Amino acid sequence: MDKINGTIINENVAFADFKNHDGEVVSIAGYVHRIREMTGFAFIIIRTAKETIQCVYAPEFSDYRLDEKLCEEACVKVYGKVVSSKDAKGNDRYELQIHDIKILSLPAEQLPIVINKKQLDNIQLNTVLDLRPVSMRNPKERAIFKLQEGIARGFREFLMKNGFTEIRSPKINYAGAEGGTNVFKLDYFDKQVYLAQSPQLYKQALVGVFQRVFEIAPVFRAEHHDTSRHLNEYTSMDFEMGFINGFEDIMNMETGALKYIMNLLKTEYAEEVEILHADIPEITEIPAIKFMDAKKIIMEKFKYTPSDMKDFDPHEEELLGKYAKKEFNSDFIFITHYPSKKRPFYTMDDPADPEYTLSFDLLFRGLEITSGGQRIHDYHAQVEKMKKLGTNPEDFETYLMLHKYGAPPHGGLGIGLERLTMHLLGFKNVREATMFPRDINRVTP
Ligand code: AMO
Repeated sequence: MDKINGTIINENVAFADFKNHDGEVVSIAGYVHRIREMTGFAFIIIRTAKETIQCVYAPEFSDYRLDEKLCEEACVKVYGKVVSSKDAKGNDRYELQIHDIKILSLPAEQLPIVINKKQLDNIQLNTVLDLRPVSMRNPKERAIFKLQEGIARGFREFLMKNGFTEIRSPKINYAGAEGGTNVFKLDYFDKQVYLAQSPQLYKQALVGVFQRVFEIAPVFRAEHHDTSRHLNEYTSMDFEMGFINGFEDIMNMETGALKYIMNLLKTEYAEEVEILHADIPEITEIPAIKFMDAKKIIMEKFKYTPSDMKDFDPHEEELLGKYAKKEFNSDFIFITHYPSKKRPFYTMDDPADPEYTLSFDLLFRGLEITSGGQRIHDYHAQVEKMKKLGTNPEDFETYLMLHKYGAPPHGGLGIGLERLTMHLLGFKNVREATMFPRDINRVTP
């Protein structure tokens, strides 16, 4: 038997590398994106993993004979000579003069939608989502999720540079972490368990081990309503850090992470930013205002009467987004000191006024993208708060091991990846920024 030694042969050349192969014969692999037949020649556009490449077919240069067999979405390997020229602005342009085409596979059927335009034209979101495996082949749709990769990558890179350890918490849990009714119950042999609403209880436990931890993973919320900002499964970018001086440390870490992410998008995801016309925010500093001051602004400046003085409705978040832009020229605003009644049991109350908490939300262009704050680290204080909220501490025995056996002052946050992507790209619906959304009506594809 042959032995496998891990040799990786990159036999195909990436378009970005064409400049180093000018005049040479190279190969590329991908899908036939479009065929444009002209008199005596044809343009065959090949869609590779990253871009579309113009290839020129002329019978005099090619061993391959173009016929009706070659169609859009055929998988091919194309061999040809890299040819350079200048575009109207004098920039170098590269294309491939086809010498041969090897057909690797042909589609069984024609695509149900046209994907080879710059963007999907006039196709309803539901159809786009129904056909996700193929609608994502469209360059603009693909770019959304490449850019989303950049966000998660930036989050990971920044935190690793700052001494955080990546963790993997279980998604089958013995208790819901966030309270409320939006928890999925799971039939787990003879036991009642729940799908993780967040990695909250575990990331706190792991502060006791690694001091600074983060996780990027799916979480589950049994949202019973169909809104443009809620999913039943979303990707939560969480971190938790110990030995903090206050919850401002968490907000500073998040601000640093966001700056890093935006810079990464501008530099390494410039093509996607351009395709998507993404409006990447400039972040220097982010204003922070207290919850009750935010309520005052909503009532006095915007003359809007809130229906709930313990939380914000979506319209109030929008108004605060407008306020941040106008007063501070900022796309972001931290709202701090949320009322204790509306925050989960692990949240630390403000010693100066226990009606409020040492917690915050971050709004981005008028949408909540983050919740975070300082946690209770004293065992007795945590048990007492649980009892006050009607939560049985015995149900959280493993969680309370952190507190019982010593916990540093700590805190953290969770960012909704899809929500951040949604507002970065100016989408109206979070599903547009979700590869395979799960909502009350959708579990496929
Ligand atoms: P929270 O429940 O506020 O906090 O969630 C944190 C962030 O997750 C996003 N989010 C959602 N995104 C899409 N669909 C949903 N149904 C949904 N629900 C929430 C939002 C929100 O700001 N454990 C805490 C975080 C922490 O304190 O560390 C938590 O999960 O962007």
